[in-house]
Amino acid sequence: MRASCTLSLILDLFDAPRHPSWSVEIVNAKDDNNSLRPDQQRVEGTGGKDGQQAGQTTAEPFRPFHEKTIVFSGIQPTGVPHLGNYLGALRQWKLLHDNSAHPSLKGKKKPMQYFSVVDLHALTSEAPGPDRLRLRKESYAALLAIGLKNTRQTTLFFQSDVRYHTELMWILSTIASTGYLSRMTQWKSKLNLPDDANLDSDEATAKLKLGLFSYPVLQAADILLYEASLVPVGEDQLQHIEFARTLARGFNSHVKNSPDGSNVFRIPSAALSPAKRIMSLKRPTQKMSKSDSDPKSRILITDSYEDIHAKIRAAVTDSEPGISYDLEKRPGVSNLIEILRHVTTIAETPDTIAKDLQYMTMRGLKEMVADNIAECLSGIRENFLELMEPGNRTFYDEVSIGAGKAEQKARVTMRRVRESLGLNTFGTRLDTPKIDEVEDVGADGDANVNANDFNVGPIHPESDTDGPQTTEKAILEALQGIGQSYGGSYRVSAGGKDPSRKS
Ligand code: AQP
Repeated sequence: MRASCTLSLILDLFDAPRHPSWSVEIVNAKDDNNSLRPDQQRVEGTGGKDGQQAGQTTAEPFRPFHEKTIVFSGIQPTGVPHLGNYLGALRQWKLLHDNSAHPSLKGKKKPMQYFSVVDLHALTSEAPGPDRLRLRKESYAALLAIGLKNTRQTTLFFQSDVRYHTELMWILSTIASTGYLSRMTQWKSKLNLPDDANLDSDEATAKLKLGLFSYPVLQAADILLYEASLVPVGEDQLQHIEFARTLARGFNSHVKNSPDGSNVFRIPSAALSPAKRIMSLKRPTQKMSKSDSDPKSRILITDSYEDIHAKIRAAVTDSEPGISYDLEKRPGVSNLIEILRHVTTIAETPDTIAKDLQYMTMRGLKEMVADNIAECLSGIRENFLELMEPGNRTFYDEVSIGAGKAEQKARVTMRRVRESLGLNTFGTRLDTPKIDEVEDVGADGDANVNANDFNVGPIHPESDTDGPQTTEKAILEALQGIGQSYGGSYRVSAGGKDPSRKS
């Protein structure tokens, strides 16, 4: 793979700006983080007393209960992650992981991230037990292979290792609206039903299982358990994050008379990657998906150089001459251009890229795209194969550490939830550590920082005076790091001549 890449000629075809106008989209980011510490009191009314505004406290200047940026995101173990998962989600996870351990944040409040292999969600897809076991292992190993690991700031865990997810799901389901759930699209697309299908249809109710219908409630529980403020996802998940926000607000208002009067849940925001939706190589009007029955419809992040080339060569395009970007008329070619843009982090728009490549042959374009994908994913396959070797202990050690860390954090949230509902234990069994103690549970201290992997400049440490907003700013900058590195170039293999190049 490497040898072939060295044959490639690096061409900087664009005079790419270093700081493109693109930035990560934080969806619904208007801050609802207005919950208070248990030791604070909210001033009710519009004016407050002594000139205070509503939302301020009598005890000390208003500070959100959750000061720290916390990220949660999950991936289903329905197969080895594909290029869409990587560009739409996992690459951001790695960036956040690297940045949260950046030396410039030493001694400051650092962002935390919880990344989960959401295997309970995957039960909504059929798989025999032994296959599921393998898929779970492959999924977790794939996360380690891209460079994630448990550190003080990062927790990598299996959802099924933390029993609180299902407990919180039940509690949230007591306030979840079935009308809202019935309007969501995922259950319809998984059952190949039209978008306007509803529960009045016999076809829908015959196929629909409760687990698939209530999937977004479990997803809300995943997010809220870890007090996540940011949830990096692909576009397909936006509806679910909105639902989680609605549930969190609903629950907070449901328990507003709880003893300490504070909000229980933080309201999360979705963070969209620039690669919102990578499409299938075989049906380019549908998104690339792990569960597509055609393995040639997707590039796995563990594919070999040869597999990547074979799949891209077989990608559905069209017989029109030349290259152009037109999502309606040329979805296959447009998808290849999008992929090229994201794997190389070129700052130009897809239209401009297509214009620059307009005289290229389809064969040349495919070869170029395949080479650049292989370059973007290089090293992951080798790491993955090593981790999957039977004698390799790293996988098992990481799983154990992640499970312990996640469970401790989730237990703290669940205690608050239970108490807000009057479900306090009458015994003494729930001897829960304080949040500070939980955050000290680390595997081996800070991660090895390699921010250069993503061309990310140092992010600014939180200052004591700026408080939570600065941490939020730091994480946003971390996310924008991907965007700022959109100034790359792509490789043209020796075989795929680009006739548009003058020299
Ligand atoms: N095609 C895609 N383009 C960009 N982002 C994508 N994501 C998924 N597909 C694309 C993002 O990857 C994260 C993990 O996804 P998931 O495993 O939780 O489930 P999914 O969205 O349903 O992905 P798949 O690959 O289509 O899995 P199956 O086939 O099992 O349903 C999410 O953040 C998602 O947005």
